[in-house]
Amino acid sequence: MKAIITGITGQDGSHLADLLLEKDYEVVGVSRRTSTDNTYRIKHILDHKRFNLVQGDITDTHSIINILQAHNNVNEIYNLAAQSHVAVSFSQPGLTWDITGKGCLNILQSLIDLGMIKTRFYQASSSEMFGSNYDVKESMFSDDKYQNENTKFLPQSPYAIAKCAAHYMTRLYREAYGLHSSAGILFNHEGPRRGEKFVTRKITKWIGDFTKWCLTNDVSFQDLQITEDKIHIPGTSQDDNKNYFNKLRLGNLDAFRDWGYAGDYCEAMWIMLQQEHPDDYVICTGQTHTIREFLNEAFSTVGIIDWSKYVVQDPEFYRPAEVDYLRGDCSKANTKLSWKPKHSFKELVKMMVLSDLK
Ligand code: NDP
Ligand code: GDR
Repeated sequence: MKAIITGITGQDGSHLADLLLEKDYEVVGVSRRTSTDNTYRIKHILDHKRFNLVQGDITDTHSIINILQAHNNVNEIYNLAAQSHVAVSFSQPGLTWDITGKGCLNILQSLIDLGMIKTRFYQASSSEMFGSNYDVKESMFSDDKYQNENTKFLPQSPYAIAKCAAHYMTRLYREAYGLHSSAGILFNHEGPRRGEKFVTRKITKWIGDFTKWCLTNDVSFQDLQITEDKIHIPGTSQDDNKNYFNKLRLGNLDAFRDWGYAGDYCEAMWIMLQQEHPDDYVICTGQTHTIREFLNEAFSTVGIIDWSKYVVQDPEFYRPAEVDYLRGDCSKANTKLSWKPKHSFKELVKMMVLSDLK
């Protein structure tokens, strides 16, 4: 079997490549040209004999066609490439549209133009598409509010709107051209490979760096002197940057997210493409937690109970529009794909903190 993965340098691209190589696939990873090396997540597979890294940009149809022509025996394509940061999509909406929305169309139409109708296609759809919508019915997890495949989309960001467009394109090409195109509506999924600008990794990376700074300076958390923005070593010059550590600056701490482990979710992507018929599936844990709860869990891993003195709420990290509540119901994936998450929230947070402590 042979697969193309766009977004290979990202969190999910790297996990999916690991999984497919384990399953004896030949994997073609598509990465756009950058002036600095961004292959740190896939370093361990760059020399693998069944892995091939090629250059391409999904906003450039010519480059997609070149790749597809060079690999026209490919069985599966996973489109994981995106401008995936929701906050960034407010400041760069046009770029987000071109990559996250139209990029998907470019691949789908190239498959049709090249007559590659037998190639199976996966689109990385997102729970952000639900935006501010949820249902209040009995789900398989509880009688609380949740989102599933029947919940209407009410997107709240340029990112989510671009993802909706790509999602509907994926469905249209399935219905109009008979393409085996499936979309996984994945809720937030994290892990040690998560980008450092997403809230979970931003928190665990800060805890790792802060703990190392304390160890290097031979000070314990209790001894530190706290001011408005900084954490100081007592009895040292407050202006010398070796003697202080900047507090963790975050935005809205009250949003709820359904966080799972990225490795589990990439397995669901593969299972979707092994089905006889293409379809759309929600992938989630069914549990939801606020950022505050994530902070409680993460800081308690290093023995800090009152994290509030280390955290500043900064308007810079608030968004023009927020998605307040995400909690999925993946009964369909559970029943039809026999998929369920293998890692709990507590295990996920601990895994991330311990990885950043290393
Ligand atoms: P990342 O941001 O870690 O990775 C995105 C990838 O897309 C990177 O490899 C990036 O390359 C690549 N990319 C960006 N623009 C282009 C372009 N124009 N052409 C080719 N490649 C490009 O995202 P994740 O791995 O976390 O997510 C994977 C996909 O799943 C994304 O589409 C995301 O929107 C979606 N998703 C993610 C969820 C999550 O919780 N992680 C949940 C739901 C959906 P570069 O390294 O050059 O920037
Ligand atoms: P999200 O993830 O927007 O859900 O999109 P992110 O981690 O960026 O935000 C989650 C929540 O945390 C709040 N928040 C902060 N977020 C960031 N990034 N930085 C902060 O400092 C901060 N402080 C508070 C946010 O406001 C938000 O409520 C992720 C991405 O992976 C998308 O690509 C994917 O589609 C969705 O998950 C499902």
